[in-house]
Formats: sequence, C-alpha cells, structure tokens
Amino acid sequence: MRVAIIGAGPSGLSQLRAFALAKQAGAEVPEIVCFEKQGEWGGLWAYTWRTGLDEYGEPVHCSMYRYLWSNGPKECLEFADYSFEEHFGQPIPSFPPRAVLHDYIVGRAAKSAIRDWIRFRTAVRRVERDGDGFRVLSEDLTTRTQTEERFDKVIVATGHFSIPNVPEFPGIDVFPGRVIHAHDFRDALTFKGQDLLIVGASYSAEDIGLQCWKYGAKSVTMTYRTAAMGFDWPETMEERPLLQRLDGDVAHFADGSSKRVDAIILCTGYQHHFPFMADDLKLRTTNRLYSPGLWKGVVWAADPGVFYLGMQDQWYTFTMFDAEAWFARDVILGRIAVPTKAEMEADMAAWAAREAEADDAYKAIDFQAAYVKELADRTDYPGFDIDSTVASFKAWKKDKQKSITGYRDKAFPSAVTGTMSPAPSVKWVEAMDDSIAAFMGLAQAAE
Ligand code: FAD
Ligand code: NA7
Repeated sequence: MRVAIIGAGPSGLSQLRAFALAKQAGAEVPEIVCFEKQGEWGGLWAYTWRTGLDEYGEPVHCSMYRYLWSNGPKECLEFADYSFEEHFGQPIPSFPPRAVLHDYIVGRAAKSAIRDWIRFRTAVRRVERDGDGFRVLSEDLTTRTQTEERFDKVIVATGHFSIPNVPEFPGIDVFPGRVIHAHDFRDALTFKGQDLLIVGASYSAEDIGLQCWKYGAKSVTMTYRTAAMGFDWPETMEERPLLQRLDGDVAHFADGSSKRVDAIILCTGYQHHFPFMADDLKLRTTNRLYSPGLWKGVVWAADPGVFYLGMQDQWYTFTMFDAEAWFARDVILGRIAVPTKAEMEADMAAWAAREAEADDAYKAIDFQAAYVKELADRTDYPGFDIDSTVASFKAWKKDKQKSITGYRDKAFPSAVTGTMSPAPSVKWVEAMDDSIAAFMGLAQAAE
C-alpha cells in the first residue's frame, strides 16, 4: 500500500510520527511519501521574511511574524508523548515565542526516523481518483519536473491559515498609505509611530493590534463587522463598528465617526483552499469546529480513501492533530473500521448538532475537548489529563478578559507531567526579544 501525505507542517508531522511509532512497535506500515512545498518542515511555524511569491514563484505559505508569542497556554497544545520538559530539560513558562514552539515541534519530529519520508520543495498539483487508487501529480520546484504517481490513500495536511480572505472597502483603492493582509504582516516595527487601522475582530486583529501597540504604533483602531472583542485595551487602542469607506486617508465608520490613519491591516481571516484536489474530493468549508463531509472530522465520507487533518477552527492544535493523525493511521492500518455511508452521515449529523449548540467560547472549548478525547480514546495515543487542559483554556479566557496585556504572564500546569510552569521573570509587555536564547534566559531566571 502507498500513502501520500500532503504537507509537513504540525499536522503532517503528527501523521508521520503516528506511522513511525507503529512501525517501531512492529506493525507493517505502508510506503509513505510526504510532499512538502517548502524547503523545511514545521509549516506556518517555519518563519520566512518573504511575502507574496517565494523563490520558485509559489505563494508564500507563512502567515507568522516576528515577535509572535503563543496566544494560548502551551499546556493546551503539549504532545502527550513528548512533553516540553522532556524537550527543553526543564519547565518553561506557559506562553513561549514562535521560535521556542518551532523548536519543540521539529524537536519531536527529529526524534523519529521520518525525515526520509519527506520530499521537500515538492508541490502537489493535482489529486484525483483513478480506479481503486489515486493519481497524484507533483512538481519538484528545483528541477521543474512533474511526476505522476499512484497512491492508495491521500492525507491532506496543508493547513488553512495561509490563503487570505481579502474584502474590499470603498476608497481603499486610492488610500495613500500601505494596505496589507495579516498574511503579509512580518514586523510590527514597520508601523512604529503610525496611526493604524485594523479590520477584523478575531485572533489576528487582537494579536497584530497588540503587537503594533507594544512596538510603538501611535494609535491602533480596530473595526469590527459582527461584535467588538471588548477587551480592556491600552489607552491608544480602541474598537469601532465596521469601516464604511475611506476618503483619502480618513476612515469612516458605521457609527458616523471618522479617524485619519497611516496604514491598514486587513485581519479578515483565511480561506480553506485546495486547488489541487479534484472537485469530488475537495473539502469546502468555512473556519468552524466541525466541517461538513468529514467523518470524525478526518475521513472524507464521500470517498474514505481521502483524509483531511487539522481543518477545524482551532482551540486545540498539536494535540488535536495528533489525535486525528493516530485515528487516520488506524483507519488505514485496518484497526478502525469505516462504517457504512448511512452510519457516517448519522454520526456527522450528531456532531454538527453539538457544534450548533456550542455557541460561546466555553462551550466551544468543551466541544473540541470532547472531539479530541473521542478520537484519542480509539487509538493508542498516550493518555493525558484533558480535563486539566479544559480548565486551563477556561482560566486563560478569563485572564484575557481581566488583562489583555497581562494574560501571557500567567502560569499553567502540564497535562502531561503535572508540573506547574514557572511564571516568566519579565512581563510580556516588556519582553521585546523573541529569540529562544532570550526566552530560555527568562525561564532560567524565573526558577
Ligand atoms: P500548516 O502549519 O499551515 O502546514 C501546512 C504545510 O503544508 C506547510 O508546510 C505547507 O508548505 C504545505 N503545503 C501546502 N500546500 C502544499 C502543496 N500543494 N504541496 C505540498 N505542500 C503543501 N496555533 C497554536 O497552537 N498556537 C499559536 O500561538 C498559534 N498562532 C498562530 C498564529 C498565526 C498567525 C497563524 C496563522 C496560526 C497560528 N496557530 C497557532 C495555528 C496554526 O494553524 C497551527 O499551529 C499549525 O501550524 C497548523 O498546522 P498544519 O500542519 O495543519 O498547517
Ligand atoms: P478568523 O478567526 O477566521 O477571524 C476572521 C475575522 O475577520 C473575523 O473577526 C471576521 O469578522 C473578520 N472578517 C472577515 N471578513 C470580513 C469583512 N468582509 N469585513 C470585516 N471583517 C471581516 O481569522 P484570524 O486571522 O483572526 O485567526 C486565524 C488564526 O490565526 C487563529 O487560529 C490564530 O491563532 C491566528 P466576524 O467576526 O466574522 O464578523
């Protein structure tokens, strides 16, 4: 049997790890080929300064930026089979910067013999059904050669926070300052001393707005479509109802107010985009907790030889990708039977109904925890204290309400080791250096 995995980000790496551990335990595993269009593994966490198109003319995948600190407690994403303490050799604070999380992700990957399964700088161009298997067309970006191969199963792990959703507003075409989407934001210092307009009211708006405030923007005005985020913002940050139009450099809002701005960042989310998947295999979904058509959120019910990983709106990340990857592996190895279409439909309908009831953040956390638990319980994924992660998530939500600039200074217990994290010795608002060395220095100082 041959299995294609598309993407070597956290989800694809979870999948490779799941197969590697089964092999190590003596199972007969299929031949695996992982296609990764970037030159390195780690997905979004592999930072690049590039924006737009990369050196091969491919859309740049990275949406991350400098000075990005984890926006949730690391204890809620900790791998059950590889703790932070094991990786770093000591307990570290709960909200690490990007480089630390990147080191952790690739650190676990490097422990398994999976790198040889990855074809780097190779983009998948087309996946379609071909009899009892799939035809996969890929392109080696360095040689520009295309290869067509047959696989028995295809696992899509290409992420969904890379292709921007870009709305238009009257007057934006002649706005005299810079207009970018969050996908192309790299360095808050670019906006130092400027009056900044941010469109959107979710994680990107919140974090990029705060970043720009922290690194010296003169003011940050955030404009919302549905509801304000409602945090107790620092003095030079504020929220206003939706932008209606721009007259030159003056933004006009739905409440009749206006504000002169120097630059605009559209933090308006991303699209699930799979141009390489044939129509009948293509997931079509918005950013939600339970995407339609995926049995157990993973198996493409219309054609169960296709799997999607990490396609949910994400409270849980790495742990959820692991639970999904272990589940997909066990379906492929025949350890978990795929039920009839009717049974899959009934199960998906039941989960969709639960999703409809998860109408606030606390219920959404419970929903996703139940989902992760159901999948993990059906495999040999190591047990971890998921109730502790639920408690941490809920405490974190409350911490943010109390202090949007101070929540990253809190500490949480590991659901894997039980160890309480140290508090950082330098507060997030004062920590300007996002390197591993600086963070580990802080971690040591906090002991
Ligand atoms: P990705 O990380 O997107 O990886 C997908 C991989 O597929 C990439 O390597 C890409 O190159 C490859 N690929 C795509 N198309 C092709 C193709 N056609 N052929 C071959 N390869 C292809 N999560 C957290 O837990 N904590 C955070 O603090 C956090 N912050 C975030 C901040 C930002 C700005 C963003 C955008 C996301 C953040 N996330 C965070 C969520 C993030 O989605 C996950 O942590 C994680 O990166 C998702 O992993 P993935 O493997 O599913 O997708
Ligand atoms: P999200 O969470 O999908 O949020 C997108 C936001 O963009 C949300 O507030 C939307 O408003 C807003 N949006 C979308 N279209 C428009 C238009 N046309 N006008 C105004 N506002 C709009 O994406 P994020 O980038 O914030 O977060 C994605 C991930 O990146 C997340 O996991 C983080 O960890 C980092 P709505 O509230 O729907 O009205």
